[in-house]
Amino acid sequence: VAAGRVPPPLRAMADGPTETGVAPPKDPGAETIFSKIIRKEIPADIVHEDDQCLAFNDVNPQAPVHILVIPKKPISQLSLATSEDSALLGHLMSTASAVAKAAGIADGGFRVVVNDGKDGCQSVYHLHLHVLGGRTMGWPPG
Ligand code: TR5
Repeated sequence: VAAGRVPPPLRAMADGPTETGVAPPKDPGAETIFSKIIRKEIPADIVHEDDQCLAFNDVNPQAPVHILVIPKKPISQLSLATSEDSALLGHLMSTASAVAKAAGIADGGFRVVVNDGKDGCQSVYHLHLHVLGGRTMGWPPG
């Protein structure tokens, strides 16, 4: 553990439910609300789309700019991505940078966040990158 950093509590590494986040689905390929957004079955404020991914404004923004970048492939969480997904993961990062530039937040700087699993406070089990900017971020995150 780096100097000045508090190690995670042992409980965070133990099995069993915690107070944080939503338990992962039993079926890692389960449908989510984001599958419906990809298929355009429900509306979203889309800012970018290509053959591999979609980016849209978060419905509950935590910063003046809050965009989600999601793969079209239904990977439920980062920790379940495999080496076969490496190029796709790189594309998601490149797209996060591109949408930040297009939204006008790249000059000041921005943050990219992936929440994974219950202790990461993931609530939608379809991998997504949060692109946040337009204000100075705090650290450490809550
Ligand atoms: O907590 P995690 O990291 O899983 O982030 C999920 C994000 O999805 C949150 O920031 C939510 O605000 C966002 N979200 C949830 C829904 C939704 C959305 N963003 C855009 N459009 C949405 N629709 C239509 N429905 C949602 N349930």
